[in-house]
Amino acid sequence: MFEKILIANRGEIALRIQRACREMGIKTVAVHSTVDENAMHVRLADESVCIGPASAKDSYLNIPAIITAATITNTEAIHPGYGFLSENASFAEIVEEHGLRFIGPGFDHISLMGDKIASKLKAEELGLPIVPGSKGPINDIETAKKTAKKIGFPVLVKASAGGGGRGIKIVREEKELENSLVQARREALSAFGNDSVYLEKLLEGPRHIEFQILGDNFGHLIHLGERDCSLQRRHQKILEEAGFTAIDTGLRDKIGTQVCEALSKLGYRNAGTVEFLFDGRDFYFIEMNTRLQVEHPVTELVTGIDIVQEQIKIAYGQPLSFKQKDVMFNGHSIECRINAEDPNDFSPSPGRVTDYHAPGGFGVRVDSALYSGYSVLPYYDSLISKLIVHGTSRNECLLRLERALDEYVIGGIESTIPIQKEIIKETNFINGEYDVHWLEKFLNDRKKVKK
Ligand code: MV4
Repeated sequence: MFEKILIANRGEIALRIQRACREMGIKTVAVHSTVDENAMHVRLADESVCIGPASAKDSYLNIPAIITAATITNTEAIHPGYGFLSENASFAEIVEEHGLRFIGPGFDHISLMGDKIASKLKAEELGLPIVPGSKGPINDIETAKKTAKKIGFPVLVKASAGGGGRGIKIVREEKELENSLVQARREALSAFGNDSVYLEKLLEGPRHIEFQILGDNFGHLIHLGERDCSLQRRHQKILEEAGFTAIDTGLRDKIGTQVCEALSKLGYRNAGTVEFLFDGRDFYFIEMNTRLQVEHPVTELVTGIDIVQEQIKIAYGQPLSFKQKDVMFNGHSIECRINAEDPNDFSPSPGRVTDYHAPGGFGVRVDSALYSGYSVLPYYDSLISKLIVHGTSRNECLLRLERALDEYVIGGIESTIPIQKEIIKETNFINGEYDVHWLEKFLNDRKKVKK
C-alpha cells in the first residue's frame, strides 16, 4: 500500500480522507494556505506544507506549489477531495507526469465528463437514456428551431461548459428562441470561455437521483445504489438521502446495471457519480461527476462500504474486493449540510466559533473540521459540517435526525441548522413528496411568512 498520501484540500473533506488513511496505516501530508495554519486538517496530519496565501487561486488551486509539496515530502499519491482541483483534468495529468498517483479517474475521463455535450453524446452511445434534445451543439437558429419543434416547447438552452446548474436558460415559445440562444452563448463565453450550447426538453418537476459507482483497473465496476439530492437551493444541495428513495429496489437494480454496463465499456476507473433526472417513471442522464462527492457518506451508511478507502486501494492498483451481489442496502440515511450562513437570507456568517458541541450516539455521524475557538474564514466555501444519520427505516432516520439537530451547538456564528430543523418537520418532506423545485418554494413561502 502507499506509505504517504498528500491531501490537496481543506476542511471536513481533508479530515475525511485523513481518517481513511490512518485506518489503512498511510501517513498524510496536509497542504494549507497561510490563514489555515491553525485548521484542524493541519493539526491532524502527519506533516504539513504551506502552499500560499489565503486566496484559493494562489494556494489550494496552485498546481506548482502542490506538486512541490508532494515532491519534498516524498509523497506517492495525491487525493484532491471535492471542489478545488478535483475535476481539473490537466492537474490529474500533471500529477501522473511527476510520477505521482492521482486518486481519481483517468484525466481523459475527467476531461470527457467536463464537457456536457460530449458526455451526453457519450452516455447515449453507451446506452444510457438521455433527455431528448439536440444531437451535439447548436450552431444556428434554423437548427435550433427545427430541434425545438421536434422535441416540443418548453426547452432549455444549456452551456456545454456549464454543469451544476450554471448557464441554463428556459425558452417557453419559439419567438423567444433566437434571443435566448444569442444571450446564452454570450453568457457562456464570458462565464466559461466557451460559447458552445445545446438544447434539451424541459422536464417539469423532476427529482435529482444520482448513482455512485466504483471501478477498478481490472474491468470490475459496481454501483452502490442511488442518492436523492433533489433538495437544492440555487443548485447547492442542502439535504441528501439514500436507502428508501423515490425508486424501488427493482428500478435500482435496473438503472444500476445499465450504469455499470455503460461505464465498464468506457473503462472508467475509481469513484464516480452518474446524475439523472427522474420524472416518476423514466430516468434521463444529465451529467457525470468524476470526483468524490460531498454527500458520499449517505451511501457509506447504507452500504457499509468506505468509499475513500476503496478509492485509495483502486488507485494503488488493488482489485475491488467485492462483487455487485455482495453490496447490500441496509436501512436509510440522510445528510444535512450545515453552512456558516444566516438562516434567513443565506448570507455568509464567518467568525469565531465560541461554543461547540457535536451530536453523537447511535446512528449519528458528524463530518466536520470545526472546534471550539476555530474561526470560520470568509475566503472559502461556507460548508462547516455534515450531519449524517442512519436508521432502519426512513421514519427512524427522521426521528434520529431531529434529536441530533437539537443536540448540535455551534455558538458565535450563524448556521443553517434552524433551516434543517424546519425542513424535516414539513409534511411534504416527511412524506417524501418533493421535486427539485420544492425547497426553493418552501424557502420563498417561509420568507413571506416572516415579513
Ligand atoms: C434540467 C431540468 C429540467 N429539464 N434539465 C439544473 C442543474 C443541472 N445539473 C441540471 N439542472 C436541471 N436540468 C431538463 N431537461 C431541471 C434542472 C434543475 C435541477 C436539477 C437538479 C437539481 C436541482 C435543479 C433545480 C432546478 C432545475
